Amino acid sequence: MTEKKESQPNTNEGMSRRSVLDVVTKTASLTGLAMAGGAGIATTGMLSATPAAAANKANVAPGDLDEYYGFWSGGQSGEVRILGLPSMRELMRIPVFNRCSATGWGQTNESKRILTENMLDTEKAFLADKGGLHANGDTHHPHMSFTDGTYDGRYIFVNDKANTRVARIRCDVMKVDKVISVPNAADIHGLRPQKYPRTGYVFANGEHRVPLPNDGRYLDDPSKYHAIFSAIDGDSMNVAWQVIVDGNLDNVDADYQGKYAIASCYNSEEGVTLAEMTSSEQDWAVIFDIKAIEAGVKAGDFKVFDGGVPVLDGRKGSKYTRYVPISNSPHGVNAAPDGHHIMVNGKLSPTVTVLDVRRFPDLFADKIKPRGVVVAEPELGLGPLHTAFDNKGNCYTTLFLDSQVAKWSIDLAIRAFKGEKVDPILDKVDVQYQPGHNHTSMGETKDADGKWLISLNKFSKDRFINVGPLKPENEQLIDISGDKMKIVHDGPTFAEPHDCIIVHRSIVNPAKIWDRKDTYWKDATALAKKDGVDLEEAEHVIRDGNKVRVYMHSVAPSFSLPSFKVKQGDEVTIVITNMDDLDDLTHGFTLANYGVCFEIGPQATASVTFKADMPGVHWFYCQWFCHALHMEMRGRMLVEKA
Ligand code: RUQ
Ligand code: CUA
Repeated sequence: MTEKKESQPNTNEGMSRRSVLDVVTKTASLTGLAMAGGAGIATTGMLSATPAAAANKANVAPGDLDEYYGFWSGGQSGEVRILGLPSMRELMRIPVFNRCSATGWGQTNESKRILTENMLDTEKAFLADKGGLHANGDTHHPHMSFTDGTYDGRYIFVNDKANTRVARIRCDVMKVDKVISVPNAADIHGLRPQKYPRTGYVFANGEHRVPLPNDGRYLDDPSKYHAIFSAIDGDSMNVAWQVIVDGNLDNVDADYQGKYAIASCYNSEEGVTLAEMTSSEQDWAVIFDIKAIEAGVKAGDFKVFDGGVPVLDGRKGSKYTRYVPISNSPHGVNAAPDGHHIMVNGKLSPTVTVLDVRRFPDLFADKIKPRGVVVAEPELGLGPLHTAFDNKGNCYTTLFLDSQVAKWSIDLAIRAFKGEKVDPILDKVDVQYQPGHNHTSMGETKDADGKWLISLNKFSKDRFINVGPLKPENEQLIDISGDKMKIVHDGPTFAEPHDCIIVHRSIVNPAKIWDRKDTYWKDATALAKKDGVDLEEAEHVIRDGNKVRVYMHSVAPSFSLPSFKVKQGDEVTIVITNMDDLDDLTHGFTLANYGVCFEIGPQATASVTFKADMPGVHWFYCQWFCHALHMEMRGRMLVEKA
């Protein structure tokens, strides 16, 4: 059933050190295996020393490096994860909207500032008696900043549907540097950056309709509810403007010209129950005219509600938007790398609707009807949710209900729409099971390379040994370099990566150690300056009333202070600077029984503030294994009884 052959040596530095073997598996037999259930295929999916695994093109040998970075949302876990592809090895987790026990995210003063500095007043009041921070987040859509239609390696933006936030991750250190709460909107779902000329805007959909303003004056009166489309300035992370639309907002994408954004709507009925939301046969895609909206903001054609943001009226009949009817409940919106075609995925309709952006100017000039921008509408199968692209004019659409991915040609779909007797579907592959998002390598950029496709499946069922009632998701890596799609790897993941992107590693160049000049710990720097302390040499305990500031630096395997003394009830701020400048030499600071724990990266400063309300001897220790004498890297906090 299989035959081995040498493939082209990869020119990538990390890949060239091994010879890559390829498995030629006939789609039919792969499908047959899949239908037979879990056991057989699950074992071939493991990267063990079995012949099948050794022959796997996705196998990256121990010590070899991956060719791509994958940025994965962590779903309800609130984080973002970094995977290596094609190995699918999980490389790192970046805490974003969650709290992190390892790194102290949500506990350090640095992270607390980021998590709270752009909160709304209503949110601050709500959280005042809850520790000042949200306890959860729900990330869906991680996307990198663009320059000129392709990834530029600066930032990852990601939404929090649960608490209506958007965060930005700095790709040089892979840490969040901004979190904003979006006013007026409810429950940010779809998120995509502007592709051209650069990001620029980050477009964010408030999915659920709420009263505007939502302060209790309107309640069970859905006629007062609105969905809000937001454009966030990716540089300042301020909300630049917002647009009120008819219906719900689901997903969004931007064109390759920097002129339009396109969002899907699955509840044109503006219902609040399932029956109401799905009653109409037609929903729509909303097209936003970015230049017209910017002119409207300039001309003062807006209202201001919460947050001082200009809110424009983009409901039907507005010059800022056009509504293109699409069959019941469209979901994913995906701009093809050809720069012209936008796919709106049918979900409850078996079709994907293809819009041509070159017709949008005529639509806004009312020279054509809204459906006049539709150039194809292939019927692909049941439950099309999202579409990804290769570099040959082909699309890969997930079929949720069919548990398949359909490969189809844009060109053939357009010809079929014109009446030619051609079938745009080129291939289908069974995936396990029920795919939502999918993504190709570099596929949301003009540099789509047609090598890998990820299918993010919502159910794993029998694909892995049973871990109890809560099962992992299953993310399958598919080789799309040939005519037929080939599944080469199953990857279990925890709750629930909705979406991911696959970025060539040449674009992402993270630092190995922190730069002492970084402003990430600017508050600690200012505090030390006020106290006359040099962070890099610090071994100071400074008392200021009942506030005590403890400054230390660390060099493996010791902290500069073996002990410090405070009084019960003092507010203690600990500031630690890791003076080690070696790659991978992270220290930690855990204060036992005080719930204090955080990461201090090489050359970084990190700080935490807490109340010393428990008298006695409390050991602090380094929780990151850093040295043969790591266990000895500890000291004592002595808390005098008040
Ligand atoms: S949506 S499964 Cu949250 Cu990205 Cu489509
Ligand atoms: Cu420092 Cu362990």
